[in-house]
Amino acid sequence: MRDACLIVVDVQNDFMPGGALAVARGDEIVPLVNRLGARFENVVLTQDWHPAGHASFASVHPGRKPFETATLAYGPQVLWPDHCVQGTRGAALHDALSLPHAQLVVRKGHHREIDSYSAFLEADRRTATGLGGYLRERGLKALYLCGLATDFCVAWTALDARAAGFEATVIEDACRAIDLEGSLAKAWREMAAAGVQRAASADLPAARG
Ligand code: VGL
Ligand code: ZN
Repeated sequence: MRDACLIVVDVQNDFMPGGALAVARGDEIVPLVNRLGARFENVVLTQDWHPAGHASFASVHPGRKPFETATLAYGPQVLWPDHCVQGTRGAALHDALSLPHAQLVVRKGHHREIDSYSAFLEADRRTATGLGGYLRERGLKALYLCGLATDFCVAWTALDARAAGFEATVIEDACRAIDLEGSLAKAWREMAAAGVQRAASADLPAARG
């Protein structure tokens, strides 16, 4: 498992119950993610990291409300409540997340006009975050994904991992979903079709000693 890497997606305060874009029971995964992380030599974290006034925020589109879909320059975009604004408490990782050996934090969604659910490729489907190059240079090939939200940032990251030639396994019990109009079932269908493996944390092989 030397070529394995755990990717911990967006375990941030704004995605927790009480947060600006709360994912139901998002806080429940934190102890499990900590235990999982301890089994991996290689760990990468991601943070959703938007400037104020980001194009994905409903508040910047007059007359539009959160969870509606708008058309932006690159195509359809779900509009969200303001969330994960750079440097705010809401954008910080959950206080109880304990992965001191994590080697990289990828911040995504930092271009004001482009969202990025994926930790690899932004929503214009052109702008790279650099994560693919990092993983390739380090020889990491088997990616295990957990975090928030299953049907948005975890799914898009897993799909792009496959498109970039990595193995990808989503650890289902270490994720929680937003589930907007069937988005969770759709995400699992798309992931299955793309060869993303779906696993339970209990089924994973011991990754390190
Ligand atoms: C996410 C919606 C907007 C996520 C991020 O982390 O899944 N979802 N920004
Ligand atoms: Zn976001």
